[in-house]
Amino acid sequence: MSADAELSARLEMVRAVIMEAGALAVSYFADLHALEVEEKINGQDVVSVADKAVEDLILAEVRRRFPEDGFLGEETGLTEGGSGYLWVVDPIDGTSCFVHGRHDWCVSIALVKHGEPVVGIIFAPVTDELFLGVKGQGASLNGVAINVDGRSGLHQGLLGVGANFRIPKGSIPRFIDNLMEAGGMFIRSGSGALMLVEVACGRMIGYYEPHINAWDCLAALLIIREAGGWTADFPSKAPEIMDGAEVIAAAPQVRAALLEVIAKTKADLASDGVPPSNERG
Ligand code: LIP
Repeated sequence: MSADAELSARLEMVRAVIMEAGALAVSYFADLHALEVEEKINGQDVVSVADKAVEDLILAEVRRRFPEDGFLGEETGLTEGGSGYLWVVDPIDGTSCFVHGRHDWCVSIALVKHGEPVVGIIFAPVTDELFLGVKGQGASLNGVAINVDGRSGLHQGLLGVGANFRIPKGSIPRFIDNLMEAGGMFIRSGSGALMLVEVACGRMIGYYEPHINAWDCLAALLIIREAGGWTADFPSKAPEIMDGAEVIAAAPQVRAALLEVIAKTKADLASDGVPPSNERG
């Protein structure tokens, strides 16, 4: 089979399975009183039966159609394969939002080939938005081509900020102080993947989170690049893919100003004696 045919077969599969995954998640979302939820790190970092069921559905379809492919899921971990392809799946990104009935959550799937992301697909069932990026072929939202914001600077646009309990204490307040001092404004929803794709379609000018996992962001980062945005390198090969990393994305005209704010934040934290973030979680 040619490389193009291999990719088309996988694209066709993932476009169908992500819609099924979204519908399954919605069936749990419609009955949140009955949802079983467990704590991971603490009450702000949770997993529900819906996350597990949605990941199982995607995993079963990958196993059925492409049994040689590897799979990295937020809930099931890493199984390496022999085909060179790896699926990186967050069944529900924004789980805390989901369990509390908020609308900012999505299903996120990246396809990585020999360590390089080649497909990113994100489905937000509540708003019925399907974001897709294919390496070298551009990015779209519900089938219509999208581009990052080409005009707004740090002073005009909204910058997404993510946080979690793995990052050093004080890093987010420092970043927000420095951002606002530079004339910027932050915005935070509970789904890193969704905030990132909002950069891809021009609703936000960039995104920063001191540490995030690969399943939360690999799909969205490819979509941003395909929409003309800039993203900092992020590990996408095993074993480093398991470590996660800092995530930075920006519209091209915002990149330098954002990097300056991040550098100032790191210098401030270092002078306060705060260690840099690099934790698994
Ligand atoms: C979470 C993201 C959140 C991000 C956290 C975490 P989960 O993922 O949605 O926006 O800031 O780092 O990764 O646990 O909801 O899949």
